[in-house]
Amino acid sequence: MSAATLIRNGRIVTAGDDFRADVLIEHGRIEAIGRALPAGPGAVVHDAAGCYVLPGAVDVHTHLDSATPTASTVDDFAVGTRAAAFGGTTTIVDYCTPPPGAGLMAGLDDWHRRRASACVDVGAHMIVRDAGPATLAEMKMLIEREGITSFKFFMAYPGALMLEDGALFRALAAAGALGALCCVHAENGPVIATLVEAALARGDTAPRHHATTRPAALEGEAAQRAIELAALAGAPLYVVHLSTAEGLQAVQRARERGQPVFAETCPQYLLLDDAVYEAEGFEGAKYVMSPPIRPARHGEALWRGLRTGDIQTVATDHCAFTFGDEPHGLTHSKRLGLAAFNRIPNGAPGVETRLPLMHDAAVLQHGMSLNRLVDLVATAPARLFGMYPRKGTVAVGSDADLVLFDPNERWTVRAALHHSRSDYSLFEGRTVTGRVKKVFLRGQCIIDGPQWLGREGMGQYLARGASGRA
Ligand code: DUC
Ligand code: ZN
Ligand code: ZN
Repeated sequence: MSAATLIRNGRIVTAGDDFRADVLIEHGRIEAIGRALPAGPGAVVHDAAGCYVLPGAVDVHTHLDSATPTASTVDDFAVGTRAAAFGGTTTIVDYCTPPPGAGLMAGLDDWHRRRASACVDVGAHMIVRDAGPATLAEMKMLIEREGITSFKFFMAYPGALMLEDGALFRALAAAGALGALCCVHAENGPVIATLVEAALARGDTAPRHHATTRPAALEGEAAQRAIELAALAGAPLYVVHLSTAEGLQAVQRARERGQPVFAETCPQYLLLDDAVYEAEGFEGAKYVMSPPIRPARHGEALWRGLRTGDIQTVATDHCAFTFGDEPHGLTHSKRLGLAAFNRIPNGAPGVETRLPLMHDAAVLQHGMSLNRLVDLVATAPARLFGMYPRKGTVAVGSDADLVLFDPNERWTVRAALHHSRSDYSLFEGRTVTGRVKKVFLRGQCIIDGPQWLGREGMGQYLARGASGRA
């Protein structure tokens, strides 16, 4: 039996509360919260003076050890979840992508084999590549047997991941009838494919053309179409990685008429703008992700969406590749796309920096409350994806996933110091205030300053409850 742990003198911040108290942990759960709790014999005591005690953050958008059309992501579950933990994230929900032609269950078996090395708790969303009867039957099995209560449908990548509108509608209707949450990648794939072809024919092969061939209007159009189809299908919708004012407007209109539509954005869409593509040479490849980084007006709109509550979560879309090809090889490298932007592996690292970046930007620069920060990065994602109150809060009975966060420490983001295998950061050189000091996963201290105290394989699989409840 594990010894009790007592966290003393902290300032506990949840989505709804902010108070000073001690936290007593037993058997991996929070046993008591109160003033001057006695340690008891053998208890391990941690002093949280000067720190916030936050719920372990929940990142509901990662791609670990995942094959994409151009390359496999460079972070496996051991590395990616350790990086997550260093950033205060103790739960991830990763996208399982079954290979073309494989069933969903077969894809999940393979995903389970890969996630076995995870260092934090992991759940899965399932990517659905077709809407045939076998797939729809497997969706039901996944919900009932595996606790996979959310699915992702792509409106981009024709000929690969995209569901055309008829199939999208069938998949939405099936998921809606099963009570699952429908995650949608909202970009108009066929029009983007046409723009890409035209750009390449003109000889526009540089990384920045990844962005010019994916205009904001095509996110707005796809989001609006997904919303209309979801309304007809009776399905709750979650727009992943929302990046534009147009997409946000579509979400806002739907929510105003009472439709269950939710939205996620990511730090890169809030903190960067498309000037990143003006960098010299191939540097812009670091920012090749879908959707791309947008002109500044979109970031401003997304901040408004966070304030109004029309955007509920901030996730990372951690989909890490390297910029160079050493030591992990060309197969994980952006250099695969040196000849043309459409061959650049599509995605970027970010799982380790979300909480400190958002503390600095949302709380210190945009005047958001600490409670709202906790909601965006922990509570709302846990609730929307069927993990609350086990995850996403600090409460008696919840898993003792806790972060001691020093709100005053100033530090500078450096890829050389992060724990992803990626050799760059989107936020290189950015100085932020606020830093993760200690992290507890189910009561076990896994991060102590720069020290890693966890172990590969200690992450548990999370069979989730109903998703899509606000
Ligand atoms: N969508 C994602 O969510 N991640 C990586 C690439 C993509 O298209
Ligand atoms: Zn996507
Ligand atoms: Zn993604």
